[in-house]
This record gives sequence, structure tokens and C-alpha cells, in this order.
Amino acid sequence: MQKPCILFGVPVQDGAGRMGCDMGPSAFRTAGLITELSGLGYNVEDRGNIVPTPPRELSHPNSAIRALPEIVAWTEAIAEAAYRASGEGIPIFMGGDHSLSAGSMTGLARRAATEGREFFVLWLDSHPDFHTLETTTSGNLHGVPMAYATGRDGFSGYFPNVDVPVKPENVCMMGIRSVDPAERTALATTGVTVHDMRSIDENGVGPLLDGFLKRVAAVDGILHVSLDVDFLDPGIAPGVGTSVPGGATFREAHLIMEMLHDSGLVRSLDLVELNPFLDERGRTALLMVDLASSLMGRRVLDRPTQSYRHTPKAP
Ligand code: 4U7
Ligand code: MN
Ligand code: MN
Ligand code: MN
Repeated sequence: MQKPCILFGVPVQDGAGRMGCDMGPSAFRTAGLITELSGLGYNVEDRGNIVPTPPRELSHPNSAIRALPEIVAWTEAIAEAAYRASGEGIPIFMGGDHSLSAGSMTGLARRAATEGREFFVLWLDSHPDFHTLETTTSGNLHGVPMAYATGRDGFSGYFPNVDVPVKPENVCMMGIRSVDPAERTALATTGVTVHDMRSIDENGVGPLLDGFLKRVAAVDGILHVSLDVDFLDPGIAPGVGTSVPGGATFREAHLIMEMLHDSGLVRSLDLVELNPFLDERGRTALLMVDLASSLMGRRVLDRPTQSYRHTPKAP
């Protein structure tokens, strides 16, 4: 039996610098995500929107930080939902800004540990979102989820404790083209794989992703995919607050999704940073739905596929 798709709306916008991501879940529903996934044969459960826990007072010496109590409250609720739903099916988080991944990644990492499996993240974004609470200068907490989930210092006492940190060497980032100085220094020493846009130009997305998927398959790992709208080129995806020129093309993004599907390794998905207020007649929402459908198995033709399935070594 195929696992059900479990959809959550996560209308968090306080992590971003501009308002509007709170309309993301509605836009995904309007753009037909549920119908598309049902059409692929999945049993789709839309569990509605996640509700954050009541925020408590919290303040941090970095006075640039915005909405810390709110984002902490979201993180608690999202992590719990992610942990639970991943025991029943494939959770898909319809954001909402990228701070939601602080919750989804830590909830999924805990699930992987419960199952005794190795946990991996494919991070598709123009930004690494690798700031700590000390290093962020914008104070926008959609810029910190990867630092938090990988267990970097300075989050404890503010954010929920990370019981199972994501191993930096199990993270692969693609599409990176906007990195702040503090993030750059940290990335250089942590073992995260970073395929920036130059690397994509030089190698193509296919070989880069293939290498990572083989690593996941070799240890029978489970894979979480986090797709930030700004991974895509602004020319095809205008509905985002932090667009950066020179992003992934329509075909590069689709090839990634198609290969992910064929791999059979994906266990959960974040669709984040869609800002319907900045979109043009829903085109970014529709493209994101298109990409999610490709990841979940829509294909043009049947074809033999590269097998990434884990084959246990003979004793
Ligand atoms: B997103 C930024 F300064 N690094 O910290 C920051 F460039 O989820 C951007 O990837 C963060 O969109 C972008 O504010 C967060 C900035
Ligand atoms: Mn991001
Ligand atoms: Mn981004
Ligand atoms: Mn963004």
C-alpha cells in the first residue's frame, strides 16, 4: 500500500522580512495541490493549518532579531506534527516562510532516529539559511533554520532543544547564490555539501544530485526535501520576497524532482516562501504545485529508471 500524503498548511510569516507568506497555504490549495496528488493515485489527507503553541516571552541580546517568541512557538508545533505524521505517511508542509523548516527538519530527524535510519536533507534554495541567533543581521528568522537543525550553538534556552541534530555531512544544498559572510565562514568548516549556481552551470543538476542520492541509498537513509521558491529563477517564480537573479531554470528544477521521485528515497517535503501577494496571477503557486507533482511521480513517459534502492550487502 502506498503511503498517504499528509498535507499541513503552515501560515507562518513572521520569519520573513515581508508580509504575505501567511497566504501561502491557501494559494497551494487554490493552485490544485490536493487534486494533483490525488490524480497521481495517492490518498491525500489535508490536515488543515498547524496552530502554533501559545508564545512565551523571550528576548535575545541580538536586538535585530524579530518575532522570536512567535517563531519558537511555531517550531514546537511543527516539529511535533512532523514527527507524528511521518509515522503515518509522507508529510508535505505548505508554507509559510522558511522558518518552518526548523520544525520540519527536527521532527523528521527524530522520526529517522526512532526508526534507526540515517537522515538526509536536500536543501533547494538560493540561501543556506545558516545564520545563528548571534550572526543574523537582518534578524529575520527564516535565515536560521539550517543552523538550528544541525545543532549549531546559541539556540538553546530560546528554541526547543534539538534531541537529534541533522548531521551537516548529510545535508546537500543546491542553487546557492546569496551567502552572508558569517554563513560562508560557518559553511567552510561544517561539512555541508554546497552546490552553488556555478557548480550547477559547470556540472549540471543531474550528476550533482545523482552523487547525493547514491550516498543516501547506500545507507538506506531517508530524505527530507526543502524547496524554497527563491531556488528558482525570479523570471519563472516572481512570488517570493527574497528573489535573487540567476536561479534554477524550469527544466533544472523539474529534473531534480523527477530524479527524486525515481529514487524512492523522499520521505517528506517543505514547500516554502511562496508569497502570493507578490505573485503574478498565481504562476509561482502553479509552478510549485507542478514541481511537487513531479516529485510525487508525475511523468511525461514511462521510462526505465536509475535504481537507487538500497541493496543490503550479503553477510
Ligand atoms: B530564505 C539573508 F541577509 N541571509 O539573513 C538574511 F541575505 O528562507 C536572507 O532563504 C535570508 O529566503 C533568506 O536575512 C531566508 C539576507
Ligand atoms: Mn530559505
Ligand atoms: Mn531563500
Ligand atoms: Mn525567501
